[in-house]
Amino acid sequence: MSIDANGRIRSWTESPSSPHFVPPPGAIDAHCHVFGPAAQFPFSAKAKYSPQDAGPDMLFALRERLGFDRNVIVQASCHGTDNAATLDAIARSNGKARGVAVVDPAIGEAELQALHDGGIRGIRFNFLKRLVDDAPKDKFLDVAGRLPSGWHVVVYFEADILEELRPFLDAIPVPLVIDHMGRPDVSQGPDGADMRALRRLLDSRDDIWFKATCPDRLDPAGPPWDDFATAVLPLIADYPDRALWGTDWPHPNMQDAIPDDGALVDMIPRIAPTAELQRKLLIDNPERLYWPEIID
Ligand code: 0GY
Repeated sequence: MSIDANGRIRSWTESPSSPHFVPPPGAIDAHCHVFGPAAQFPFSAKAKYSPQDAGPDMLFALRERLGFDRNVIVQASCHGTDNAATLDAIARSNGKARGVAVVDPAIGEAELQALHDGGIRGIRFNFLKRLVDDAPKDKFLDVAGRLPSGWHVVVYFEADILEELRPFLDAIPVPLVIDHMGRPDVSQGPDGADMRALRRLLDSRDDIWFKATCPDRLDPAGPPWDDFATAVLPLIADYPDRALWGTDWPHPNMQDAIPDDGALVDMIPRIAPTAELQRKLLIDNPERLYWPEIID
């Protein structure tokens, strides 16, 4: 683990391998974050972890190294509901980034519009107790009903609360994106209880998407993350138009098992083995949510 003099932790590798897989031109890393820089964008007083700076220059250098073209930057919990660091990164991207914000549910229309103008296209509801103090479902539903046109809701939860969350998820009136597939236990295999519950959710509506992300978080066996590949391959085969992919860089809270970003990219052809599936996963699907004007 790398900790600096201020007790701030690094959760990413400074020397990722170059992947063997070459993403198609225009590919989108649809789940990544920025941390700070803290001198400019201080972390929230409620942050549950204290990371070293991982700002836009580092993110865009990684994007080039991995062969990607665009990023979707998801506001990380360490920045609370102040989206300034995410907006700054988007503004510096020359149109190559859009974002997902975390907002105070009491946010007003003008502020939502300002986020839209800054490149935000969705908001995230985080239900992980180790990351946030509370997750008020009634307030979340209220703001979900007031979002700018074309926005969606990203939800982060763990598999053991999916059934309990179902009435809430069912009531969300805009498209839904499920972070890290709702953290299924991939060692159960593709037909395990967690994957079956996720499939029931996907089958309940045609506007629910999932991120086929984070083998490093979901597969305790570690690289080469075979259980993850085995569990996720049939999911993408059955729902090819609903899957998104991302690095999750700079891998919040993964300081004890920092993944190699090149190896994460090399997971793509194992879960999306054809050029058509790869195009949907890395371009068509994320464009529909984040750059719909290119399609329409
Ligand atoms: C992720 C996962 C995590 C952290 C956050 O906002 C965050 O801090 O999402 C986690 O610790 O599982 O998607 O980055």
